[in-house]
Amino acid sequence: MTYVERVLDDLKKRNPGEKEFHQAATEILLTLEPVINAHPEYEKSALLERFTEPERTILFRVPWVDDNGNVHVNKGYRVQFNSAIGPYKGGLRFHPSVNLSIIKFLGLEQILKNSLTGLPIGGGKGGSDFDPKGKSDREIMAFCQSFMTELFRHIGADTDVPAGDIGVGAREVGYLFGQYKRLRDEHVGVLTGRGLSYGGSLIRKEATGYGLVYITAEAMKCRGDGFEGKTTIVSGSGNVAIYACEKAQQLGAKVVAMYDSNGYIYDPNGIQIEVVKQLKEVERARIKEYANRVPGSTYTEGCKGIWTIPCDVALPCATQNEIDAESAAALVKNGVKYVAEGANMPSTLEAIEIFQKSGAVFLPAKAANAGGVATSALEMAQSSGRLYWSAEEVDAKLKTIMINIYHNMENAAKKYGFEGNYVMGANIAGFEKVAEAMMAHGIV
Ligand code: NDP
Ligand code: 2IT
Repeated sequence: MTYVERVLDDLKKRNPGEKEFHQAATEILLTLEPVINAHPEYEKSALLERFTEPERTILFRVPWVDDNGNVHVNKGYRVQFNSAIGPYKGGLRFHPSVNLSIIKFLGLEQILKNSLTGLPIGGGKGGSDFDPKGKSDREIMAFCQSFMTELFRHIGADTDVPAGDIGVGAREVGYLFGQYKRLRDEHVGVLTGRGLSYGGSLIRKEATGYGLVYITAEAMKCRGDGFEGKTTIVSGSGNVAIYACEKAQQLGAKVVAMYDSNGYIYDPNGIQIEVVKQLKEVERARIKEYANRVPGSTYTEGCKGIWTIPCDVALPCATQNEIDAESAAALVKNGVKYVAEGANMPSTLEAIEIFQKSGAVFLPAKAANAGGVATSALEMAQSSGRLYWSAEEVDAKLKTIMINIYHNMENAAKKYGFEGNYVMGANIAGFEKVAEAMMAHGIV
């Protein structure tokens, strides 16, 4: 057994049942073999054992009262995974499926993603099994205030800076920030994705989706290709999906389908993104309603069918494991040329293998969706400097960061003889910097 295989084996035994964490660790560790072989000192200092064990795991109770006076108790999580290159940084997810395995897979991914941005941010992730769907604004506020009443003692602008993820957007960040400020009496950049009136950054809302399209456009450009005229599928209809769709359309793509967790819409004339924004950002309605408002579009119950629609470009932007082997095979059969992951770990290990064997360009999440956290780091820089950059400035920096990520992962894959394998390239490029910092810090 190699060192990498032994660490992976131990990780599975010592973290039983954490299937998403096992999946992310498998994908990452197996690709690091060439780097580990080149650095025997890593094994001596148990670098991988330390890299895969969170520095700190915080679990807490979140009690709150609904509009009818009933008391509810949810689980709260913050996994402070790795602070070698900067303060812990990563989103909070509010979704009924949240458990420790999911938060740990997200946290592990986040370490390498944040490293890839080239900015000084470590990796963390948190959240709750709270379900925001159907809750009133007052119930959301009550939950956020209770969540922060425990979390505030563990975070700080130079310690750990949370942000949004599934189920956590501008509204939730506002309530969380308000409670932090009240408890600490400090107006500091302790959360990113803040509103523009209280320290947020222009373009942060758009950043993950725009960044996804910028890096995909760079991959296309390097092949003498572009988005113009490309039939594109964007799954999800949340923050990442909406702005991926918007930017892809600005570059000339024809986005024909999107979904939420109930079903998908197909619009052969091209999705009208303003209608989706109205439904999702303003009304908090279901995507089904799109078909009632836009003639010529259709709604189909269930999500999986979206991947059987022929497309040139697939941008999965909803959640983990939304593309399994069967869906990947359908996409490949229909001639998909580019798959870029906006969501975290949207493709199963089997799906990734199918994409890579097909010859399609596959851009893995930790590179492709890094624009969100990169712009969060730009928000942190603006907060520290007590200044604001224009939308044009932030957007230009975001674009440069995404182009750099593309070439860094391309070069890392090449350096070890795996040209075009961006899973290896992203993992290796992200890991090298973190490993160097961890080695410099000694056994901590
Ligand atoms: P949102 O909550 O804004 O949107 C999530 C979207 O995905 C919704 O349309 C939701 O549908 C759908 N979805 C969630 N769970 C499922 C499911 N089990 N099956 C089908 N559809 C589902 O979240 P974001 O857009 O912020 O996040 C989307 C993905 O992008 C996540 O994987 C997140 O980790 C990742 N990401 C987010 C970043 C950010 O800056 N926000 C940065 C980098 C990555 P419904 O409303 O019906 O639940
Ligand atoms: O998965 C992610 O990178 C995010 N949800 C964004 C994290 C952040 O701190 O902006």
